[in-house]
Amino acid sequence: MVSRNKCMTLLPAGYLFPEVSKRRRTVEEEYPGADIISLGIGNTTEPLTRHITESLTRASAGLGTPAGYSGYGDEQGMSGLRAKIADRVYNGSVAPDEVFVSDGAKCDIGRLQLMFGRSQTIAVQDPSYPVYVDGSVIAGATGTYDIQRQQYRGVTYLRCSPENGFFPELKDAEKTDIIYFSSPNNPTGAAATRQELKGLVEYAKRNKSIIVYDAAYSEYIVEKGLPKSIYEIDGAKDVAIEVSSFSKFIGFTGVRLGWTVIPSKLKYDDGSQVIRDWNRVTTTVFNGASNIAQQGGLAALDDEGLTELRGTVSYYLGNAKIILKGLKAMGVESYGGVNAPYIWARFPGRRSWDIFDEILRKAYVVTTPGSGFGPAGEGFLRFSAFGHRKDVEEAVERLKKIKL
Ligand code: PL4
Repeated sequence: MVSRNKCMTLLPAGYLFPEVSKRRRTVEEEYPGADIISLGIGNTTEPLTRHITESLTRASAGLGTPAGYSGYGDEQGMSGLRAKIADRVYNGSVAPDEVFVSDGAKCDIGRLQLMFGRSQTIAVQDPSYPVYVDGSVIAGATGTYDIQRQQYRGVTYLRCSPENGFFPELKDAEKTDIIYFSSPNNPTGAAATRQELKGLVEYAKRNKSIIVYDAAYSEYIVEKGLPKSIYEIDGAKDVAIEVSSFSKFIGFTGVRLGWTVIPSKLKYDDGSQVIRDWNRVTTTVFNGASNIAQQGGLAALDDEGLTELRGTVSYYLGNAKIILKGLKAMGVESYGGVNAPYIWARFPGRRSWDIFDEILRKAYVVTTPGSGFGPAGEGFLRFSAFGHRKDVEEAVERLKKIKL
């Protein structure tokens, strides 16, 4: 018999989002025909735009011709797409060969955790996207789970709450090797200021840490002066990796396309380059993103594609505005939703899963319980702005009726 990987036994029974879906299915079974609206999982709903769809169609038809067929490509991605990301997303501030195209940000986070291995200590914003902690648990980089405190003993949780403006107190934080940080943050919707990111970079430099900066929602940052990339901060290339994605930019959640930037200046303590190891990991356990998807990515970064994608982002931000306004009108203390597709709502004295169940059962609206994003999320719910406008409006009307 094969013995089970001990790390797997440290994980909670189920991953957050399948548990949300399971509870939704239970209500569907109990109340057949119930018209359930999801403001839960951050899954895009609007059709791909014309320019991007045309490029995907062309690429797919081309594969059926001798001239247009291609098999395996470079694991790092098409050189044209790497160059275009470097140029159009980073204004040439990173080099094309520092960009690695992937099948999505989540997948790259998992591969980064494989690369860093089990000996690294980690810190996360609390709350944050569960993959940072759960993936690190699988990689063996955390201690055991403390049920009382709802946290892993080997993880440093950097508390982000309304009280500290959703930016952690770094002065007294424990030194760790890896710091996961996302801006705008999922789930709080808070976008860090330039000054805050400057503090984060300085902190990482002082502690010789590496920041894994998740910019999956950076296109949702609309307020002037807020940085969209960690590389807008001086010195960040010495300490930061940036992971990003086409999922929420252009609705490629199902198509699958993302990228990771590893600056060549980023080094380990023995002086070796992180990018060399990343290249080794990528070429060993990844066979490249879909050639069709990469053509879609190229189109998305054309002038036309960029205009279209801004339209889609602004549609979801319009939904966010409706949810935020509705919750505030109900007297619910709510945050985010301005530079992010998520609204973070506080329910004092309530447990997240209880309020989640109540809303699901009384209003047939799915949300995501804040406690699933970390101990500081207890008592909060996350509302996702990904949905059709009419569903979002209907969901808000239903919430008003149940008096939150
Ligand atoms: C549900 C901060 C959503 N099954 O699509 P990817 O892999 O390029 O990006 C995933 C991702 C990366 N970084 C952040 C994210 O929030 C996400 C997607 N998060 C959510 O509702 O929180 C989708 C979740 C999916 C999952 O587990 O990722």
